[in-house]
Amino acid sequence: MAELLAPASVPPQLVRGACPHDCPDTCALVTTVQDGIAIKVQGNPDHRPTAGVLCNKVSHYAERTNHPDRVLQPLKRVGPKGSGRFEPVSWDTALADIAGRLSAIAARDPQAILPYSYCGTMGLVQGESIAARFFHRLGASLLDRTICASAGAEALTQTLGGKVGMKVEFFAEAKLILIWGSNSIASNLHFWRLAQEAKRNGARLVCIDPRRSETAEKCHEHVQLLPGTDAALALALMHELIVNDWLDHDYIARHTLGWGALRERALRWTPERAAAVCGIPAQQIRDLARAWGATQPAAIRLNYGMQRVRGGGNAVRAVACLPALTGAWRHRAGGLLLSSSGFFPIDKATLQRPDLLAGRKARTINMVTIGDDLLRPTSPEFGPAIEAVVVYNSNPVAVAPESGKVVRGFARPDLFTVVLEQFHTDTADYADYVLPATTQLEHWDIHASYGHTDVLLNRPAIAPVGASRTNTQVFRELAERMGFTEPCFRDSDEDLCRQAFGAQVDFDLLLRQGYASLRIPDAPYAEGGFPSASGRCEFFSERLARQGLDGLPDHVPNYEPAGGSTRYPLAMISPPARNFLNSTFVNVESLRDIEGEPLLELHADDAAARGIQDAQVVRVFNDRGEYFCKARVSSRARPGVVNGLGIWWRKLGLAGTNVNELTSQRLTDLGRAPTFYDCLVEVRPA
Ligand SMILES: Nc1nc2c(c(=O)[nH]1)N[C@H]1C(S)=C(S)[C@@H](COP(=O)(O)OP(=O)(O)OC[C@H]3O[C@@H](n4cnc5c(=O)[nH]c(N)nc54)[C@H](O)[C@@H]3O)O[C@H]1N2
Ligand SMILES: Nc1nc2c(c(=O)[nH]1)N[C@H]1C(S)=C(S)[C@@H](COP(=O)(O)OP(=O)(O)OC[C@H]3O[C@@H](n4cnc5c(=O)[nH]c(N)nc54)[C@H](O)[C@@H]3O)O[C@H]1N2
Ligand code: SF4
Ligand SMILES: [Mo]
Repeated sequence: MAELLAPASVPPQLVRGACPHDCPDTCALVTTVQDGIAIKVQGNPDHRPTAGVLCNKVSHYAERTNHPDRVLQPLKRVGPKGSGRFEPVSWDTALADIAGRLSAIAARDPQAILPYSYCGTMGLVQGESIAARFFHRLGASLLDRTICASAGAEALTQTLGGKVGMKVEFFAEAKLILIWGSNSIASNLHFWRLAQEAKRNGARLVCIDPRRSETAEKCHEHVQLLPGTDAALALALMHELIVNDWLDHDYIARHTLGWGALRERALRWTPERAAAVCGIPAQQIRDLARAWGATQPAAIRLNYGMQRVRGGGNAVRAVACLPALTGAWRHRAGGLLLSSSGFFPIDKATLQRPDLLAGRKARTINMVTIGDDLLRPTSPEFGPAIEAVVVYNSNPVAVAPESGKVVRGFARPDLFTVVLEQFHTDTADYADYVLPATTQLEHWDIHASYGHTDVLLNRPAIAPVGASRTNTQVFRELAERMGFTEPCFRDSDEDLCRQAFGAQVDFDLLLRQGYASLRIPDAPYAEGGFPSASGRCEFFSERLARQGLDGLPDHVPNYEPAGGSTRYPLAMISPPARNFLNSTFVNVESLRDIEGEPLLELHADDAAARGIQDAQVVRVFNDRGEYFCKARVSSRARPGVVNGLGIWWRKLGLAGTNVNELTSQRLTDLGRAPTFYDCLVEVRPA
């Protein structure tokens, strides 16, 4: 394969890269470049986890990069906030003004400045490197980056000791796979390929999901429980494992902690009790327990669907206990995988330099509650009101909960807002300055993964489009203008790529082949050795107990449980749409055409009770707001639960709304995470 370091002039060239998106698969890309233009993005056939295949979304990445709506130059707002009216300005003008405004605020209190970023790119360089250094040096508020995975991460850390699990490739050898809270076909396609391989070899696939998803309908069995009831199901499975003695006593004795207490807790969860909570037949629980107890190797692909409710942390803890009870970890094709990110030896301290805070104690703002926090005045508890927000790699106006408040916050005339973006997103519409950002085809980066265990390098395939700049370059230049003279602000993107893993990863190998595998045993916990303090799978967590929390996993009911309100009788979940990635790609026509329009799936009984016809425009509402979309009367929805597929740009949806009008800012039991799927609504014809 030919390769190049600089943009091409001789067609065609192939350039190796990495998919930047927030997806467990972290595919290896090959971009075809002709006359300096990216014409095609494909999967690298040599990289085993990618196997030469990309999802439909990223197969359209060239269309996204070359899109006529790219932001091509710095823009300054001329209309009212939200109007999206801007005029072009030079980089010099924009950066000088931004540096001046931020310096003036920082002179009063730097904590009045808030960086807001998430995983528009998962790259360690364009994600958080120079940007983090800049905000640490400034002493800005810290952002608690909780909007996705922190409940599950905390739960896994308190149970296994870290974000670790089985190696994904061995799912292909399992004989039973529970796909739990994951629509793998949509959001973890390369795992689904492995599950298919297992199926061909005789494995049984069970999907546990309130929605009859694309994945659920292709599994042998679908356990269609109510949202937020997974811990009850897991505890009842334990009940059955105990009363039938389908346990690996030796593994439990040698490699777990708190068995006696967990046993006592689980024995309170008969299948009948759990069935009533979960809204499924008790017999289905018994059968599932028998399958888990009697099959080896057995594996769980746990995903984030279950953790976006009040008890999401406890649910993940409960499920994470199951493999240890049956000794599933003994086999390389047994155990559980939620995230593999804990295996990667990322040198965050070097990349992000928290030491630049130099002893200052900056407050932390939870990104989930940005709606409330932008509206908070100065107070002793909160500290200074937020005066400036710098957004990069995120689209909070579309993706954060309770968007009515998020919009009001961003619409504050006195708020100074800078948005680094590739496109005119809902958030960019509220900016004072929009700064044009490069895409993955235009910059260097290096990637860990949360679904496999390879490091990937991303080389630029083409020159920055228009006047766009990398995130790193923007923060380097702001640092210089604000007088930050530390040498770390002069590190190049290639330097940063090398710093990310230091000597832990062979950088020459990355340069040569684009990826490098971490060395991890095939069955890492066959003999225990979990990364927890005790080295065991901690059913009982001393650390949680010391915080005054339950040391054992339990079922924690939703804030807004199904059937819990007569005014809002329907429970709404809002999982991802297959052809979007969060709110990314909504503006790519070929993909939006497939999704059609914003949809609410509802069961025929719930539709009939409200006089709602298929394809009719409906108003979905609760006390937090209202959302307009098209009804889809569908067997994908169970009675009492509606599925509002995410996450549309508000301005491309109906009446300028999206599903987050309805979601709440309440946090999970563990990990301070959002509760997007813990949300009651009512629906009426519009
Ligand atoms: N195509 C596509 N892929 C994506 C994304 C995307 O937007 N689109 N987003 C990416 C991101 S950021 C993430 S975090 C991951 C998310 O990936 P996953 O965590 O795997 O999320 P989903 O695939 O949406 O799976 C969530 C599933 O959980 C179900 N679910 C909802 N509530 C519950 C519950 O209480 N219990 C159980 N058991 N299941 C429940 C939903 O119906 C849905 O089918 O996907 C990534 N991949
Ligand atoms: N109702 C509901 N809401 C949800 C969810 C849900 O399931 N339901 N899922 C939640 C989850 S799991 C997540 S992870 C969040 C996701 O929330 P976000 O991380 O905000 O994800 P995106 O919506 O994809 O927005 C990322 C933005 O970053 C930009 N971007 C990409 N690369 C770069 C770059 O190199 N530089 C710059 N400057 N910008 C770049 C993209 O153009 C895009 O607009 O949403 C959450 N919101
Ligand atoms: S979004 Fe996921 S499946 Fe699609 S190319 Fe990227 S890593 Fe692969
Ligand atoms: Mo996410």
